[in-house]
Amino acid sequence: MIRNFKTGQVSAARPLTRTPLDPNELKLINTWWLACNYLSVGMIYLRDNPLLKEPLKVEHVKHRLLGHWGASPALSFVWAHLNRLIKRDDLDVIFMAGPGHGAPGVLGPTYLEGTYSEVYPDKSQDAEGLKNFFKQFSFPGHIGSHVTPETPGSIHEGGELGYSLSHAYGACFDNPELIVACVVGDGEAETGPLATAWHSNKFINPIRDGAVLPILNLNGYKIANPTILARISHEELEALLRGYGYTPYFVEGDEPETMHQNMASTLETAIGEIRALQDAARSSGKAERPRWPMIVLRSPKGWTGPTEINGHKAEGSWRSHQVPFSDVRGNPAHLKLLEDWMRSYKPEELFDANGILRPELRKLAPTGAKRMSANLHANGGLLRKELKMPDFRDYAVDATPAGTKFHENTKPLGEFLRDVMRNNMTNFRVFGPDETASNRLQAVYEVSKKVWMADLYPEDADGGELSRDGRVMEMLSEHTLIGWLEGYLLSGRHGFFHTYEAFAHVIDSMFNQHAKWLDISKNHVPWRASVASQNILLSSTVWRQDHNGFSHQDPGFVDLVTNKSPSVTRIYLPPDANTLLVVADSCLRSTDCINVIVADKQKHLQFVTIDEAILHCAKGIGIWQAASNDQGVEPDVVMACCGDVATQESLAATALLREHLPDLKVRFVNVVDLFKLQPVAEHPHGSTEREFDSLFTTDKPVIFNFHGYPWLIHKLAYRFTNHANLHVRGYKERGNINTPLELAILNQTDRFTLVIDVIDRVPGLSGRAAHLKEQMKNEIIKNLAYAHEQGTDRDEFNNWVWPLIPQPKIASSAGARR
Ligand SMILES: Cc1ncc(C[n+]2csc(CCOP(=O)(O)OP(=O)(O)O)c2C)c(N)n1
Repeated sequence: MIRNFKTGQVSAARPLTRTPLDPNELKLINTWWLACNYLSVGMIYLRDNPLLKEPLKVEHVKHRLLGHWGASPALSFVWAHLNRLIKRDDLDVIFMAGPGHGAPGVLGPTYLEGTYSEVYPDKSQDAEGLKNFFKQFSFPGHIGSHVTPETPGSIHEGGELGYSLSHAYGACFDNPELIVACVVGDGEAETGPLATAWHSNKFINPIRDGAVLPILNLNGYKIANPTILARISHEELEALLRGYGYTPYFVEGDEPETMHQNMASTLETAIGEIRALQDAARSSGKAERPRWPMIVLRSPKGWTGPTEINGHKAEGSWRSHQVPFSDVRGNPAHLKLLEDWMRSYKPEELFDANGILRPELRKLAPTGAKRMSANLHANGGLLRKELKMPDFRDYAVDATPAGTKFHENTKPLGEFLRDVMRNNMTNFRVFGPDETASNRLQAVYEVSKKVWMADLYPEDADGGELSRDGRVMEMLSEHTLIGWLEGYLLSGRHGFFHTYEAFAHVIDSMFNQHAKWLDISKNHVPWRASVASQNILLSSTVWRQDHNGFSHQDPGFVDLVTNKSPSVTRIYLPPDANTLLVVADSCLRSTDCINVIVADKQKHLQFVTIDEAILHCAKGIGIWQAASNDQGVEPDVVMACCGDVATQESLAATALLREHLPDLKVRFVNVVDLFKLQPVAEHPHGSTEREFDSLFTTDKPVIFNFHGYPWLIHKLAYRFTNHANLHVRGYKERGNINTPLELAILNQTDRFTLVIDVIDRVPGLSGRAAHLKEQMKNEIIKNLAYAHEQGTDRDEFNNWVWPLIPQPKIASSAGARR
């Protein structure tokens, strides 16, 4: 039946034009689906008596009833029909459950296919295994109620809604034979990330990429509301989806027989079209953007569940979203209702007396790795090949004498990435929202352009860098890009994402979800193979937003990163081009982490040679001897810094101190690996107490100049002995259209303020160095006035280099020197 939402009238489903299922096949596929639905209900409600061999009693029912029934039947319905075509046409398909809260609808098929029992032998294919399988669902100490990493065949949890389609497209890039069947929830489709992801079809090259088959499940409701797409007219919906570039095929109704025939025939059409489009492109060698098919499955929410509960409509209503009725243990009528509901699936016809799925049903699923639950692409680490890496040392910049040369820090990285791309033309891509050139990574275009399957204009040939077979992914949707990258990584490939630092917050939540996925996969799911790390470069950073101003100043993404599992999070702030190369090389080689690298794109001072950079990055934190004069004695003050601009200002402050207060013993410490500031008990990259104390002392003032928000350093380092003497400067939301020095002064991260900090904090200096303090205050006033009058900083600042300072007595192996 189809309800016309405008008139409220109910009409019969569209007449069938084709009935590809013969009566026996129809009966079998329906029974397999009913078995899935039986398992879904069992998972939500039962802890015992899984085959209903005895009358249902209260003690068979879980104490806490958790899970989502509403989405589940449609997910299994789609799964059952995909299986038919995988077997018939020997297809390679993975399944993406957008409404992943409908995990019962996915877990059921993975159990029936046998995969679940293979990876979790105690969930065996018998009554005991079934009991365990039911009991563990959404049960303390066991699996969650979404399509979590513990679910074989899944690379998409669907807990936080909105990412299924971008994940699906990411998985199909460079996988020409793969079809990703992606069920999109109609509620999920209201989210921003999902809405923009429809455009991914403009980035699929039918010759070298696989295909995504979106299946929009219009079950009409979310948790407590109707969905928008289910309450607009058929014409409007069709026009919308056509407008996104798809050919939508509609499967609508609730009568199982008709729906099975419709789905079977529609799926045949859609898959046939995908194959025909791919064949045409591959045989002609001409890659154009086709109009890809998709399916709209309008089916009742909670399909096959109780039609009415306590006088309220249940099937086909938001009331069936989660647990349709829950007071089963205390209400005999509901216990009876549950038993009747479960018996309506006729478990005795699904499983034999031992709880084994009947052989004629077992045969419906594909076998081995053809099962969607066992498809290797959904355990991508098994397919991952190491990147063929160029030698990062070949891209080093000349950094001698230290602190005297200027380079755009990200430019050599772009050249390095170009050659990583050149060496790995089928399993590496670069992702960025329209900013590859802006972030100075444009060298990658020498090897591969931006993929663009939408219209091309003649003028694009003039510097547009677009091509049908490009491997640089650019779209102004950070959501879609990071979703693509996640799909690409989880299916076994490698990638590099870069974005403006301030706008990384657009993907805060996606970062969170991916970190959670990696953490569980790495630490709790032994059968999942390691995947390549997600590498995120934050460039166009807070300190150089001369023309963009306040809106572009936000270094807070790294704060978020420190909230997530230490097992999978890494943060690096390389101070110059050579340290950035070393960091990028190690990130690209790493697995199972999210590596966040903060490095600005503008011209900055270079501090270390590539060999020094290797040493410095290996330690992650270290004393720069040439900038220090505390050799052999306790320092009076530790000048610490983290970040490119912060390092420059700290170094400049140190130079002023050494010029004006030559007796002051200054130690200069630079941090590349931010987690070095945490105790090792908290983070695997952390420092021991001894390491930290020996660098920062246990009682001397530490003036720490940080790239980001200052309180983050306190959060990381508060357990260490000298924390009380740690005085941190960083960005504190003072900004507008500023010159670089003016911005630093406003936030008190400039050299002059740092000198004042030292005078204020080192015992005995405030009286002795009062004149120097006065001079620093004057400098602040003069520089601010100059910036406001001239619109730029003084040459002394713009061209400042590390001045010649006599070498310390102990030879330097790394760090600034001249
Ligand atoms: C981003 C996000 N916002 C809110 C939720 C809470 N939530 C869970 S399920 C749901 C309704 C989902 O509706 P739909 O996608 O249509 O799934 P289905 O109806 O198939 O359950 C909501 C709002 C969520 N999981 N993710």
